[in-house]
Amino acid sequence: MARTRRQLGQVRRPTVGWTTLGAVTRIRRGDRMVELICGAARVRINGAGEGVVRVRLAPDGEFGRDHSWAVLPAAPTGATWRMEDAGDAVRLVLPEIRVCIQRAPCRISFQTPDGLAFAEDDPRKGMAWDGRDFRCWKRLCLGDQFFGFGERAGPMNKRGQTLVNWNVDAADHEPWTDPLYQAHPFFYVLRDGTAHGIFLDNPARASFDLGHSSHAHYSFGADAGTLDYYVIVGPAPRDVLRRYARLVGEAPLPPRWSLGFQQCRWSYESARRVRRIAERLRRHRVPCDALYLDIDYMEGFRSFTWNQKSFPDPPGLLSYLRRRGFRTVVIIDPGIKHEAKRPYPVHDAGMRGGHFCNDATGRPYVGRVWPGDCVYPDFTRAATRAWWADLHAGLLRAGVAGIWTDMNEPTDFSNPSGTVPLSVRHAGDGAPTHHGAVHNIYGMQMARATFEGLSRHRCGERPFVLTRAGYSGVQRYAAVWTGDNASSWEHLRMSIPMLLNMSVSGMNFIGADIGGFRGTAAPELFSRWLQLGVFNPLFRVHTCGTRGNTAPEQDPTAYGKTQLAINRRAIMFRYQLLPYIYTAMRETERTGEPLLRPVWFDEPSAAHATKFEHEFFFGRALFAAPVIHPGATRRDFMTPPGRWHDFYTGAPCAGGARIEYPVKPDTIPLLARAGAIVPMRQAAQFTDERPLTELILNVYPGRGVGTFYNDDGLSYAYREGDYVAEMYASVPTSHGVSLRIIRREGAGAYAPPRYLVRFLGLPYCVRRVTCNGRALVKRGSAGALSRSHSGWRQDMKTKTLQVRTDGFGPGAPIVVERAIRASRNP
Ligand code: MIG
Repeated sequence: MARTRRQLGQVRRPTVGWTTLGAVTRIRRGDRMVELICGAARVRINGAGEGVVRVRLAPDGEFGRDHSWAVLPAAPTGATWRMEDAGDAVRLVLPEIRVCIQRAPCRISFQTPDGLAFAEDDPRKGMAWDGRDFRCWKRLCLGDQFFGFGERAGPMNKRGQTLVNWNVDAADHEPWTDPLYQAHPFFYVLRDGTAHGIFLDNPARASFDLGHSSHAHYSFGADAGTLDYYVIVGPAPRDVLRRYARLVGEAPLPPRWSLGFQQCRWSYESARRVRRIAERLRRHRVPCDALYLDIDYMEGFRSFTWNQKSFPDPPGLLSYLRRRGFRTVVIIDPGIKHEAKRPYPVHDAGMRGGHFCNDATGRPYVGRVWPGDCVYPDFTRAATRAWWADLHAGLLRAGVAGIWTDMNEPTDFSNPSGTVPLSVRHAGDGAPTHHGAVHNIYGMQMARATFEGLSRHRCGERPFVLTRAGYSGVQRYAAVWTGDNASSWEHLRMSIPMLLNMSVSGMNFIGADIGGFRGTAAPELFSRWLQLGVFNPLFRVHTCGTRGNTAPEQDPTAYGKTQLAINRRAIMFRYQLLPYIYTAMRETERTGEPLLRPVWFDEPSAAHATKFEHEFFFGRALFAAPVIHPGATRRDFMTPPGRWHDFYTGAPCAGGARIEYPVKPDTIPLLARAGAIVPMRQAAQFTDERPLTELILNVYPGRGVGTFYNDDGLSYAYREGDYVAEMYASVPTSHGVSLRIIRREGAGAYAPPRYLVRFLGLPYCVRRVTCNGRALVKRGSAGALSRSHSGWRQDMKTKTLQVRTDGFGPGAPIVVERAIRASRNP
């Protein structure tokens, strides 16, 4: 694995030869667009949806084709505005944002409706070009902080750093490595608790200097293509993300099984070994929904083939696994073995169809990946994407449930840069170009073709695709994992800010290799990482078997009995939380708001908001502070603003306070927001083992609301109304507390037949519980309650009240009456 690699993380410094935009000589006003003519150069400005303005620069006045790989064709374009001309400056006024144009020299800045300036061009530099590169310099304020930028190692706030966008196979990455596998030229600037976003839509090598070379300005630019950027107004970070997601697309609701636990290794290299891990997990009652086949299932690393010897009967194996509740995901690499001697249908058909990228001389470019000499499909060509999509039909027929796309930066071992030469040709969907100009979308377009293949050949099912490389908008097609990390506490910790920045960059379905990829995990590290993984939207263990695949097993059963119980417990907890997680994923599809949320994202003006690097909100209701150090007996952390309760006991804890949370080896420190209503269910061995018979609602003290969303978990029928969504409200009164369903949407088929409501942290004794006005039976013991379909019981030690009923529904509330009326409100 250890390959030396040329330092890719260089920002090209502004050199001689930069031409800075001069004075506006004329303003051409279109209906929804304004063009600034500055000598030979032109700048186009238009609204691009609510609160979004697009700016484009054409140094020579020619804008060329207007095409984006990220921005959705259906994204809102244009908006009418009022233009205010004040002589030396012009203002374009839109409802949510204003554009201020200084005429001489041409400098652009933005304002909120109440006059707060942001994204101001640096007065000296502004926009500039040097024939190939271009850059835009913006003013930097003392307190400005930077977040987003997709997948990044290192601290969450990128102030003071330089970052590069260039997808690389970052096999040996460490906390200081930049760039990594993904390139998302989208970021937030947080200034005095107010956020705005910038999206530089350019898939060539881009770079960002975030106050590294100056305290007065920051800059962004790329070395090919055009300066084409969007400014997105806040004021809240979530406004920025919602608006950005409307441009480039929200992550769709994945199939429910893909939110279960997933077990992977490079490699379970034979059918025998795959069966062994499947049996081991089931024997030890470890819930699991997916097993992965890494490159060794193929014949000589040829994509879309099976090794006849080690996998003699793929449909047999896959149906065996499916009967035991496992879906199978297989890896596919883009590099196609280039061989003359032996027929290989994918290669031969690809050659005939002109599907591979040519070199500068017009012959297919031959690089090197696992199979040896390889040619590379041109995913920037619609016909090639369609061809690639169809190649998946055979795998799906064999019973494959999902596709894992790897090495799609793309990796090329034959080239010192690690990827194909910049001169390699691409069709560019109608605008032929060189690799350097489209490098960062190669992986995303492979994921797109894969997604389309699964859509087409697994009719009506939501595809599951997992990709390593990507660009803005990749979330439309695939989940993303963070590549080859290492089995160390440092890498465990590093994954948190990394995933948080990915999450606010629009990628919602994300995860790190749990346990670490390189090296071997000690039992404690593995278990703690699994506990952190409960909060990785993609919950997948993966490891590198090293040479000969001889490294020890890395799975929940591999570390002895004590550890097994701890690991099983963590995974079961994930399954208990699945209704909450699934509901949040549906929410992301509708709004763009993610499951993993840094504290600054929801509380941008709170003190220390940006200091939470290893604690985060998990959905709106929960706050997680995973254990990140070995030998921990407590987890010290700061609580976020607001009122909070311990998730498990309901004990109150103040917001904005330091707390020491005692931990045992199986403790997962977790808080719930006051008033939170968290939908849960009993754990199962896999997500569709049993239909939902009882929904558990954890209700925390205080007034609040919660939602539960449910559907068939697999198809798109929910888009035609085949789903249920319930909204709950809990209202504490001086008499007790009431819980109601304030809205139910959709068909009843997915509504819970019964509810188990757990009122945690009630500060009083309960006298009576009614549902729909009728008193429920008080049960004498936990056992008695669990055996009956209705009734209630309060645990006097924890004061937790459990209410079980099938009568709860819209207009049929649960009312809890307290025994003694206290003089003070609860
Ligand atoms: O060059 O397929 O990141 O998850 O197990 C290594 C083998 C190729 C890199 C991926 C890793 C995968 C491995 N791949």
